[in-house]
Amino acid sequence: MEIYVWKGDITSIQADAVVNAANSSLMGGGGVDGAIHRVGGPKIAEECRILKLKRYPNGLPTGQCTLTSGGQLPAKYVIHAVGPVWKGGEFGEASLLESCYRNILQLAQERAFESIAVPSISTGIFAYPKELATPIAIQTVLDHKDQFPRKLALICFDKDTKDLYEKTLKELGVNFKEGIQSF
Ligand code: AR6
Repeated sequence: MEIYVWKGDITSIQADAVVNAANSSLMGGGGVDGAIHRVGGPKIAEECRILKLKRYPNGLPTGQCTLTSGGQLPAKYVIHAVGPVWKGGEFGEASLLESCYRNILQLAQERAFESIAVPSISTGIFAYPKELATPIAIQTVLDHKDQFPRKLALICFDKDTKDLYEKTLKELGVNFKEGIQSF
């Protein structure tokens, strides 16, 4: 697996799938979720509505993910993943965040996705501290490095997140590409 780190808006990325930092209701929200529905158009929301009705009447559980089309996004699919809300760290947040990334990578493997782009799940509205979320995101990706996707972009919305990702990858001696020119 090739790892890319890029600072920018996930809705602009052409990939087999982009990951949405969703919530259990699958009914949209702010942050990445708001941007994906705004740019991706109503088809994604309609698919989410049907998934909720038929498969997740009680909501998509935290740590899990589900797939819709990409609507009008440049990406073919959206993987909607529910990260944990940060409640201080003693409510299983770390293992739920790990499950979230693991399930995304498992879905990418099942679908044989070549390329996926992933935001820093839970570190916005769900308030997971970035310095604690980053090593979980990276370690879980590395645990799956010999499978699909062939290319995985870690998308950072701000410089702090990008610096943290790059520092963590460097400390682990992992090669990565800056930018998504060749993604
Ligand atoms: N592209 C890439 N990254 C982004 C973008 C974007 N367009 N917008 C924000 N980020 P968040 P969460 C970064 O809040 O914490 C929604 O209401 C952001 O800076 O999108 O998992 C959902 O419906 C942060 O680093 O997701 C849920 O209710 C990271 O993406 C809830 O928010 C995640 O921030 C989920 O909260």
